[in-house]
Amino acid sequence: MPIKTTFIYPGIAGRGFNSLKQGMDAGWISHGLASLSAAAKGQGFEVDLIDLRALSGWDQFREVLAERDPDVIGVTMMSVDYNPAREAIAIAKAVKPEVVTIIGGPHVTIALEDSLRMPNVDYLVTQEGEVTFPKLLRAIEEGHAPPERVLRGETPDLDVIPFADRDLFLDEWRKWGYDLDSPEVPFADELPAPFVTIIAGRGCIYNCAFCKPGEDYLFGKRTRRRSVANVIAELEMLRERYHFASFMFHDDCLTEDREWVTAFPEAYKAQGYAEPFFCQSRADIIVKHEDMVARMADAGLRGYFIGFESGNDRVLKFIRKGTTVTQNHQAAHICRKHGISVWANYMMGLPTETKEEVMDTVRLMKEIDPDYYSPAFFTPHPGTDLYDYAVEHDLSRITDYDSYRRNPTEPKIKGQDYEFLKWAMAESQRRKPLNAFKRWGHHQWQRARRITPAKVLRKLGLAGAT
Ligand code: B12
Repeated sequence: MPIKTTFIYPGIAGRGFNSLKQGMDAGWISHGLASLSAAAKGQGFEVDLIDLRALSGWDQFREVLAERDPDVIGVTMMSVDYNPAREAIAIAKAVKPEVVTIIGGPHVTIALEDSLRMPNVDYLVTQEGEVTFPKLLRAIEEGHAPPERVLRGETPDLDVIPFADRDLFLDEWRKWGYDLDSPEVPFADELPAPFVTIIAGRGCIYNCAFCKPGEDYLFGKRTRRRSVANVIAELEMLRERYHFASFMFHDDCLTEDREWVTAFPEAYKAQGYAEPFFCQSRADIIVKHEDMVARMADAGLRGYFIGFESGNDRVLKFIRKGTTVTQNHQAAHICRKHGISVWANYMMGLPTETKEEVMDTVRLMKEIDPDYYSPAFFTPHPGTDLYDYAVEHDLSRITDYDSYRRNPTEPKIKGQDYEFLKWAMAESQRRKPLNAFKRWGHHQWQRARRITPAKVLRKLGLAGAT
């Protein structure tokens, strides 16, 4: 008997139910689930999705799940998603006791012991799921489900697996009446709708203490990057299907592989693309490879996410960032020179960080004057060296999975003065008056250069005429 699988995306820890499309974290697909969906559909399985962000609450979830009547449910989870994932699985088993429940995702891999304690879970798949998940579905369908509960995901060849199935999300969102002018929610002036996200590889070669070794458990120590040709082929599909006008790479640090970021802009231009895009980079790479910045800017790069993290060298060393304050300044300057917007990621309230050191970060932000501020209260995540440090020194104030969330509202580390940090965070985003004035001019310029001939034609209904 063919089986039917329903995926559940539990991402409501930040903004709750009814939050779809409110901001980037509520308006993006999960590439993990979209990729599993493509793999399962490729093997002939029927799959659909329940995205908790689109629902009004647990009562509605219960109803929808009963209607969908799946044989298997597959749930993804980061650590922050634990509570809604547990609740969804409990309801699924209550609605249909024979449903097979499978969980996977960063938390399952990075905190397996903890995940094993989650009630009502039949299978836990660690690492990547594209090969193992369809195999498990087949075994369940054929009536010889494996006896072991934990399955280690086989590492897929990223150039062979099918492209992420965006329609898993888009079809579901449409059912709930969401307007889909843009497949995903754009988040910066430089990135017009229709906007999509893409991932060119998995893993990261750097060793920052707030992330590693956790992510190595998930993807391995080395980065595996898809071929440029494979990424261009996905862009072709995205152009044809969703007519994207801009996109962003989710890769942790796309620019770590200089060969790749040399070949990609060439191929992108050769294929006739000029659509703007953002990606993640690092201050040291930008400083050492300005030629790379120039090449990427020429092809359409409009913004770098940069983990500046701190304006203090001791703190940068403590978190093993591998960059310096000087590089932070220089990187911002280089971006400005090449017309690249700066999305500044930085943290406050790290273990051992003093108020003076926090003020160094406030000063750094005022000096580099980023286009976008993305501050966070440092949050210790399981599986990372800084998490272990916080536990060993009894510094963690995290009492529930919900506290791993993004919004920087609650105290995370003992000994930090969060009233001061809130003030410092606000102050770090207050531009110097002269910068505020210059910025006004910069935005007018950005807006003007977004009006490309292709867009004018599209507005006039003559798209495709070129
Ligand atoms: C894009 C991204 C985001 C987007 C999320 C978009 C979305 N809707 O998914 C945004 C910017 C919103 C985001 C936010 C956060 N993120 Co984030 N994010 C990422 C990033 C860079 C890429 C995710 C991705 O698509 N990966 C590629 C896919 C293919 O991998 P995957 O999702 O892991 O899925 C594979 C496997 O895990 C497995 N799998 C996954 N689910 C399932 C389910 C089943 C049933 C099975 C069998 C297998 C399986 O198979 C998949 C395919 O191989 C990762 C780092 C990374 N490189 O992965 C961090 C990462 C996932 N984020 C992380 C964190 C910490 C956060 C925040 C909590 C940060 C913060 N403090 O603000 C917030 C939380 C937001 C919230 N929900 O409130 C951590 C998670 C660590 C953890 N222990 O959970 C990661 C790993 C980064 C890191 N190294 O620290 N994030």
